[in-house]
Amino acid sequence: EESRGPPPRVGVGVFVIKGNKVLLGRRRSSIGDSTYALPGGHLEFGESFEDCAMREVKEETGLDIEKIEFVTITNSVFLEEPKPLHYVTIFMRGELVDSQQLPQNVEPEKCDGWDWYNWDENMPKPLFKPLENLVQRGFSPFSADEKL
Ligand code: 8DG
Ligand code: MG
Ligand code: MG
Repeated sequence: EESRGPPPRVGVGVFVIKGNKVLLGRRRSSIGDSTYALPGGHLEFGESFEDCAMREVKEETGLDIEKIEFVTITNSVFLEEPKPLHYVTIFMRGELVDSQQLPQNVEPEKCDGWDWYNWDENMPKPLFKPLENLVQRGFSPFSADEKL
């Protein structure tokens, strides 16, 4: 097959769950600008999915999470972005260590701010494409029981 872009990268997106809500923020990025997405980022060399989830959530929101587990995976090709990109994204979920802890917008150049949203109703729009695709297939981070 003809190559049209750089090799796929591994992204990790994290459903931070509080009661029946998840944490979303509006992206400021060349990929998916102005869309609502989960905290997350790139898997680093030698890192476990759990460690990456914990690190990215801390770096982007200041929140400490626990009970981290795998929920699902997506294979996303972004052809409409300034340059073509391909991500294999591992979706994890976790809960707050301290349910009173508030999210901070640690990287304001990358995100407009974090807030809690119901996964079914009251979901902000537009969602980041890979998340929208999960919604379309009826995925819920609350009922997911896939295991790696
Ligand atoms: P880093 O330097 O902190 O590692 O990267 P980042 O700037 O935080 O990366 P990111 O774009 O937030 O996340 C990496 C990729 O993961 C993203 O470009 C595409 C993929 N990804 C999804 N869904 C989601 C999602 O809901 N949230 C985030 N943050 N990334 C996602 O496919
Ligand atoms: Mg990020
Ligand atoms: Mg990051």
